[in-house]
Amino acid sequence: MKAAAHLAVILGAATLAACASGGPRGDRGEPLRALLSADALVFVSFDADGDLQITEAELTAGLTHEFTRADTNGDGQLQPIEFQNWANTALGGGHIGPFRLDFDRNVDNVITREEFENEFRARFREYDSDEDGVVTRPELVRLLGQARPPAQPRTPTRLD
Ligand SMILES: [Ca+2]
Ligand SMILES: [Ca+2]
Ligand SMILES: [Ca+2]
Repeated sequence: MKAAAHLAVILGAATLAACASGGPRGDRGEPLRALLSADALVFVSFDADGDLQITEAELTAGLTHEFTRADTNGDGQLQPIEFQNWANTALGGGHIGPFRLDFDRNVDNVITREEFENEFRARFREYDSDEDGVVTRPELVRLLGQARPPAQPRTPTRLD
């Protein structure tokens, strides 16, 4: 069975389980957990002191490091090819979000440093469910089918 078809079967089963029990369940009846966005991988990598929490300072330092990594020609913005190359490595392939247009809010084909930071900071705030400014590992894990609405409105510059 092809991987895509297999995934469709799994998702179909998960949907049925969600209807029956209020949330998708695995073989042993435990709630299914999944990485719903690759932004969590990036945030985890920001944990410089290894205490399993990402602080505001670690977020700031991590964003600088990550933008510099992505901006290979050093012109201060991410061209589409730079974003794609970065997504292939930092986001584990770019098959799940965040996607280029999540960052490029004015759709001018480049991602400025400000757009890069705005999107990641908004996502950081969404993960920070207790709003203490620190994102812990449990805050990065979400149950399938139980995506939480943002704790606060997204940045007003959002164009969608
Ligand atoms: Ca930390
Ligand atoms: Ca660039
Ligand atoms: Ca928190």
